[in-house]
Amino acid sequence: MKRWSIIFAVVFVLSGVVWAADKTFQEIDKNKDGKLSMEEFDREALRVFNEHDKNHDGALDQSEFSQIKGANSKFEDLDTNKDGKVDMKELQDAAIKKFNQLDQNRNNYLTDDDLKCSPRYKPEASPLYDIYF
Ligand SMILES: [Ca+2]
Ligand SMILES: [Ca+2]
Ligand SMILES: [Ca+2]
Repeated sequence: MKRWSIIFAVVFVLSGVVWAADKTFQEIDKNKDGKLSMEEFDREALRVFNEHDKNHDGALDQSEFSQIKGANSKFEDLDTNKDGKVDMKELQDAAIKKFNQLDQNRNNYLTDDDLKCSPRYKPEASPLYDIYF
């Protein structure tokens, strides 16, 4: 009885990990063509941005930014005009640079293989954080 519940728990955890990674790619890939466009990243980024902009001032301050789980970037690096906040424009400028670096064949899409070339790539994390945040 006990052994079965351990096996069940292990299978459950493993399938959860695989499922979570798949889900994040597919969540961003709204048109389900297996490739991520900058527009798809923008849309997902805006959703995360609005969710964390608790005081609705159109920017993330340091404490709001620190609540983004999985964020890869330093707040100071994203805040290019040094006003103590990161707005969508600053995020987008940085994101476009990272997107273009990873888009090796310049077709304006990122595939799973492109993303794996990112120095920021983490298999368990959403591809959103390879580009944004
Ligand atoms: Ca797509
Ligand atoms: Ca805010
Ligand atoms: Ca700023």
